Amino acid sequence: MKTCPYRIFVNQAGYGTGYTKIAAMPFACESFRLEKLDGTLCMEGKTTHFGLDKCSNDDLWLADFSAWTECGEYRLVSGEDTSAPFVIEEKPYQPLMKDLMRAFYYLRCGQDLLPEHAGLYVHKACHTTPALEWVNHDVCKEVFGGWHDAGDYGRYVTAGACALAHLLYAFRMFPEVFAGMEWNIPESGNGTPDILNECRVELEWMMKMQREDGAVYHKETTAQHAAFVMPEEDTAQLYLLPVSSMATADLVAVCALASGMYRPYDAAFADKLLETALLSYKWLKDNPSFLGFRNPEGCGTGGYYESNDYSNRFWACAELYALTGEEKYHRDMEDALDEFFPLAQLGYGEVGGFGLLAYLLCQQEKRHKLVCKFQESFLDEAARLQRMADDCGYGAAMKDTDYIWGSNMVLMKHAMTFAIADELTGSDRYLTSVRRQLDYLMGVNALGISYVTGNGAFCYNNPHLRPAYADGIEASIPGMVSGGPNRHPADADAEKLIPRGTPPMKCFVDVWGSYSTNEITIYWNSPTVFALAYIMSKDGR
Ligand code: 9MR
Ligand code: ZN
Repeated sequence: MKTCPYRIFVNQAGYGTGYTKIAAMPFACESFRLEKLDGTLCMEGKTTHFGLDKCSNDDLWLADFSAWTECGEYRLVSGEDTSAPFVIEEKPYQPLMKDLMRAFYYLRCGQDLLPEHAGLYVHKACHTTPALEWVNHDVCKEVFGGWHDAGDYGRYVTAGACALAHLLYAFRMFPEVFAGMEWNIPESGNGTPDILNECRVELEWMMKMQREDGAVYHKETTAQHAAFVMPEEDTAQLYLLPVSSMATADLVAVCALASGMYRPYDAAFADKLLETALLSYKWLKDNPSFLGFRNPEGCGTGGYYESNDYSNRFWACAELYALTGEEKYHRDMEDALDEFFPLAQLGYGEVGGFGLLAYLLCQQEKRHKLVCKFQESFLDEAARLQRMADDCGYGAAMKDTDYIWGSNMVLMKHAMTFAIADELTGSDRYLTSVRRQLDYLMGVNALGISYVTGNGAFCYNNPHLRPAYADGIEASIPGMVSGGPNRHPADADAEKLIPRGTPPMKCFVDVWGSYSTNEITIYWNSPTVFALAYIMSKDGR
């Protein structure tokens, strides 16, 4: 892997004029200069010594250049060292948002990606053959569509529901950010916001994963992961893997959420979403015990195992209550709360935070009962995360044990929690913290790397993503968030390339074979979209 040619680490996607702007340097230096790209000096400043940062083992100096608020293109300089070039603009993140959202388009399954939308990154419709039920080969269903989950071509209901929740809540909470944004996808210009156009692709597929009795298949994949070929060349038999109560509950939740949101644009689709949610909800009520998922013998694709379905069932009734206001869902939700109290968690394994959010944002009258408790859940979590961020020289709300497989999701979920805490209290208290989580993602980290393909002068370029490898194009498909550093590397490339004892924040390699540090997934892009939407909602104000 190339090492970063810059030793002064900045957000390579740039800064808004009024932002707090802090660069980090893992070497001793007293002062810094901010220059235009032609070398004109703009400002000089003194650094501060942060000291030892625990997760990177770096002795860090920080350069605060917040005082500079003029638009332009810049770099920071200290002695022989420079930063990557970066912009300061009123609204710097439109291109990044577009790339992050177009990543979902590139992951679409079951349709041709045409040059007018996909540019160089075209491929033919893939995975369009009918899928066999794993347990009963007499059942054969047409289930194409949706987004490929990740570097692999599988499609998984709980992962999809989580990504949809991030995106739909981003639109719900920050609609002004998405109004009028067009991303050159096939549906652009049809009168519906593109974020809803894109999410509909996944929703339509997910509804097909519902069995006639309302239970929902956990995933649709081939028996094993494909070789590193283009998606249309992956022609192995597709299977519908057994139903799970997590998948069923997540489908209820996400369809209920979506039903309310699509109603102003397409009432028939909204009705269909509601109908789907109600059928699966009935199955959940008739089948109250946990039906988990384990890969059956002979199947080696992703598992998305969970050890209980409390948070999923809670999320399902919370969304149905939020949508309909019907008392019975409130009662079901309270029953669910007797067994467990949802944490403000926003991931595919723990979805309770989405349920809290559904309840906190809805307008139903009876709601007041639980609001305080639910709100506290987010506020306490945000306060805890802020203490972690203060402890990190790079400003990341991450402790050493957070550097796991997909650590950039942990980071972006924490950014979401800050954003939600602010939205719930109508304050800007955590705005700088959200921006600083993005700073980390975009270059203010121990490797000085931008973890989004195609964005930043030193960004990673070799994601573990089949088409990105198989298409033979040097520049990776843009807009893909890498999983990021993993202190327990779990693939042969990372094990070989990352020396033992490497600090957690540095356990990353930009090679396509490293699925445990450098894969991409829909649910690593989606919380980034949410966090960015919050930042953008405050731009230009
Ligand atoms: O994101 C998942 C990560 O948290 C797990 O540690 C890992 C190993 O079980 O699996 C990840 O999920 C993968 C999924 O199973 C299949 N598609 C790609 C996902 C990202 O690596
Ligand atoms: Zn496909």
